[in-house]
Amino acid sequence: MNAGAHFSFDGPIKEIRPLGEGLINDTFFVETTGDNPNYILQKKNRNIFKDIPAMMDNIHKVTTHLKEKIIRQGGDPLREALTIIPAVDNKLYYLDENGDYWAACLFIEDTLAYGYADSPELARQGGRGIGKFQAMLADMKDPLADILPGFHNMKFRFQQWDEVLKKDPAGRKSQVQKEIDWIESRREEMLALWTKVESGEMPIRVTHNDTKINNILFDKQGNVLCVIDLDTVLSSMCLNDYGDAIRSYTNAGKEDDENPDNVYIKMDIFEGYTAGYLSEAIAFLTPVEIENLAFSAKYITFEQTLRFLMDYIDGDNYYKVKDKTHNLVRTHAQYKLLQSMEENYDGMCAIVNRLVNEQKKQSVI
Ligand code: ADP
Ligand code: GN1
Ligand code: MG
Repeated sequence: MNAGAHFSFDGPIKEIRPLGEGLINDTFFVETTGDNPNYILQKKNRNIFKDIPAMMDNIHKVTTHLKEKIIRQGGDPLREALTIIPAVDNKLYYLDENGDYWAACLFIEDTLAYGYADSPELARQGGRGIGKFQAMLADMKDPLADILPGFHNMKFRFQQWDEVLKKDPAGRKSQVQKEIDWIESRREEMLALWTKVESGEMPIRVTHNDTKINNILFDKQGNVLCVIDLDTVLSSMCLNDYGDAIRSYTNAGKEDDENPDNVYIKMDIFEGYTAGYLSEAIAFLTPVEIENLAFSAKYITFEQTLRFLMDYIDGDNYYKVKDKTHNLVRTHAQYKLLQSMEENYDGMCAIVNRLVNEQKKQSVI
C-alpha cells in the first residue's frame, strides 16, 4: 500500500493488512521489521468527514492534552493515549492522488479490543475509562471544530429523516412502514432531551461520541488502557458517551444480530458500566445529567435505530453493508434492544439512583 510510504514510520514496512470491524473507515495494521514499532494506518471516510484536516487537528489537540495529564499522573503517554504519526511533510494526514485522506498512529501492543462485554468487571473498567477520559478533557481550553454538525442532535436527525422519507431515493419506503412507525411513535419523547441542550440546561463538554466497546483498548489483565477512534471527539452532551456505551456493552446479541431474540439488555453489565462510569464522573456531573443518564441509553439506541433505518431507506450510502438487507437487519436488532431497555427502564433508573447515592456517600467520607 503506497500510502504507508508517506508517513514518518521508524523502520521499513514488512506488511500492511486490514484490521478491525469499523463501519466507517478502512483500517490497516502496519507491521515493520525487527524491533521497530508497529502502526495503524487509516483511510478516513471523506463521504462522512467533510473536513478531515480539522478532524485531525481536533484529535491532535485532544491527544496532546491527554498526554500532558497522563505524564503528570505518572502514566505511560504512549500506551494510555493515541500517538498520531505525522506524514513526511509533517502534516497530520496524507492526501493521495485520488483525493483520499490517510492518517496514522502508533499501534499499542499487547492489548485487547472486545466485541462485547463478557463480564460486569470488564464493563466497569470500560465505564471508568470513559469517565476518566471525559474528566481529563474537562479543562481543555482550546475549542474543538464542530466537524460533524448535529451528530447526536435529535432535531438534526429528524430533519435528515424527514428529507430522506420525502425523497425515498431507493424506493424502499413502502416496504418499511412498520419500522417507520417505530420511529414516529417516539419522536416527541426523543426530541425532548435535546431541548435541554438548546436551552443551556444540559452542559456541553468535550466528549468522544462513539464509545462502543471496540473503541477502547484493555490490557491483558482486563484493565482499561486507552480510548481510541477519536474521529468524533466534539463538544456535545456527555450523556452521548454513556448512552452509546450502554447500547454496545449491555447488548446480549450483536449489533446486526439476525435473530432479534438474542438481543436484550444485560442488567448486570448495565450495573457494572454505570458503577465504573460514576466512580470517575460523579465529581463533575450536574443534576440534569444524572437525571437523564438512564434515558440517554434509550436516546442513543433510538438514534442508532433511526440512523440504520434511514440509511436503508436512503439506499445504503453511509454505513458499510455486506448486502442489501444489512441495514434493515441492524434496524431490527437495535429496535429489539430499545424495546428491552423500555421494558427494563424502571430497573435501570433504580440502579442509577442507588449507585449515584453510593458514590456521593463515598465522596463525602
Ligand atoms: P474505525 O473508525 O473503522 O472503527 P478504529 O480506529 O476503531 O477504526 O480501529 C479499528 C480497530 O483497530 C479497533 O477496534 C482496534 O481493535 C484496532 N486499533 C485501532 N487503533 C489501535 C491502536 N492504536 N493500537 C492497537 N489497536 C488499535
Ligand atoms: C460508526 O466508526 P465506528 O464503526 O466506530 C459510527 C457510529 C455508530 C457506529 C455503529 C462517525 O462507528 O456513530 O454508532 O458506527 N461512526 C460515525 O456501530 O458515524
Ligand atoms: Mg472504531
